[in-house]
Amino acid sequence: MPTDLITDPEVSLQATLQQVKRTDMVDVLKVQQAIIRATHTFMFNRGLVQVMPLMLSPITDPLNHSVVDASIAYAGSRWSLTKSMIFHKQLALLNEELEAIYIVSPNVRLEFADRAFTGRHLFEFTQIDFEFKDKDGAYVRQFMEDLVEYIFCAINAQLPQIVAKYRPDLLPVFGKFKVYRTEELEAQYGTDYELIKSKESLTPFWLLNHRREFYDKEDLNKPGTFLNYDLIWPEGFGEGLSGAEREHEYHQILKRMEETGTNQEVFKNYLEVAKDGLPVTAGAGFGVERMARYICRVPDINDVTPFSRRPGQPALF
Ligand code: ASN
Repeated sequence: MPTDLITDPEVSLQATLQQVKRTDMVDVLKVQQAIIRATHTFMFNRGLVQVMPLMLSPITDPLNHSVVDASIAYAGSRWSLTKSMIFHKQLALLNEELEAIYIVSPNVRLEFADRAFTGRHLFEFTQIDFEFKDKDGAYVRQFMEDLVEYIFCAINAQLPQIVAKYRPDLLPVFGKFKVYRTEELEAQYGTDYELIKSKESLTPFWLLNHRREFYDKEDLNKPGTFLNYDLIWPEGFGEGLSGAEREHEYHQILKRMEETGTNQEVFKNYLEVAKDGLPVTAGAGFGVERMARYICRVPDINDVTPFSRRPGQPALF
């Protein structure tokens, strides 16, 4: 199972080179490449326009958990390494000619060492982020279900021998994913509901309503709940995507910033734009390494990369 891993944290040159030279990793790298290749085709066919990633910005995702600060002083201001391009997705859609965009986006999240052996955290990873104008969560979830089916069919067709090593019946077509709400699962399973339900499940499912960052839209029909969604991979592999309908109204953004303790000074230019109106958008981002890990049933995500990026641990290269 992907949790409860025990690995030697000592970093030697020999161990580092052993990881680089692992021949069994090449299967996963090929699967990862096929994921990205199929995604580009799918996005192109559906009319989403690709925006290039940024690695430095005066604002980035505050996340809903703390990580080590990764910012530098440059050109008279503070620049943060990208934790996600959520705000750039909203801002890019101010362009009247753009309806939907996607980004193959490297993220740096300097997680603390308590996440070193979860099996699903790297302090540097890539997510494919996408966002639509004037669409809702149901639309985004259907889009992702279609994308997963497209990717899995492409991988079955392009890499059948590789997939069969890890999934003898090849990758399934799931159809509609089941949908659960966090409050229901928590009542049933307790605080560890996400992992327990993931371990119990054989098919991916949606988990709605997480208490999260200020930019995830509050459901005003049910105040205190949120119009967001995570895709949870089954077999214990856990979260593989997060997304939401977005707060776009100035007063609501301010209210949510206060509730989440967000520093408004940092976001003053974003708030200035919001005052005049942000576009109505919804979107999500899925972890590329996490999808490859699920497909190839790799217990530890650090084995999906030739170069170790284990939270809180040193690496030589
Ligand atoms: N990509 C996510 C989203 O679109 C945000 C994140 O990665 N924290 O909601």
